[in-house]
Amino acid sequence: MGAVIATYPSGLHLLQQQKIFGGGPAYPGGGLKVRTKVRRSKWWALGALALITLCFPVLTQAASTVILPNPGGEPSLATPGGLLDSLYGLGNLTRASDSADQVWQNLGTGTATIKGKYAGYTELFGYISGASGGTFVPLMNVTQNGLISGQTGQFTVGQSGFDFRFAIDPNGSNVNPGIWSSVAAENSDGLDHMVTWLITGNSGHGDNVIGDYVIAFEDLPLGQSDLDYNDLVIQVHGVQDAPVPEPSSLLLLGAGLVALGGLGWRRGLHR
Ligand SMILES: [Ca+2]
Ligand SMILES: [Ca+2]
Ligand SMILES: [Ca+2]
Repeated sequence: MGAVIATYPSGLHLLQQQKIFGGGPAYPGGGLKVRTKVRRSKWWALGALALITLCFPVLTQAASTVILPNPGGEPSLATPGGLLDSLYGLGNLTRASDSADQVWQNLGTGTATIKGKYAGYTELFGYISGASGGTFVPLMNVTQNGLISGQTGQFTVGQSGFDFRFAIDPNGSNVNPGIWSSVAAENSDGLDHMVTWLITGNSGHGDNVIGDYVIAFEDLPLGQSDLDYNDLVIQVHGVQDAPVPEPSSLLLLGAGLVALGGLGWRRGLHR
């Protein structure tokens, strides 16, 4: 056996080596095992491609609205050491998808607690009942700037309906810039004016209520806005953002195709 290895890479001895060790040929254009390897990788590649293609719309759907750091004078919303970090700890928050934070659902009684306002305008905060249509119902008028505590409002499912949207009316009623809904398409500028985090931890922040959400508004229209989204920050309880379409069915379909790819490979192997 040692003599065979010693004479490598002679063609004759390579063939003997394959017989002895049962390995594939070590040169291009080789035997049966190389062809089955190519066939196998082709099937797996097809299956993986199908899986990626099917999952792509789900992955792109989860894109997040861009938040800019405050240009100066106010705490930035979501940077380390910024507003959310000091209130909750960034590591205890999970950003919600901006496709899911548009229409909300009231689980019985929604509670909203104002956490901060960093804006020149006063901010009227409330909800719009239903998944579409409806009118703005103010819950609280926020006039104080900076960190805020003790300002809380409640609304029952009987008032808002199961489906509802959050909204603000900056600068008082019936004055520019008008009402901003959590549904971007309802806004006059088409901009997403509200971003959302789910409280998922309480490390270093024992008061965090896991399962509550933190919503944060931008109150100026597109083109005039600094996109700092710290203009009004509210913690909400007893509500949930609308579930994103379940990717599990798509994943199952993709997995099925991968399995079919594997089956095709096995058939190829035993052909
Ligand atoms: Ca949003
Ligand atoms: Ca702003
Ligand atoms: Ca601001």
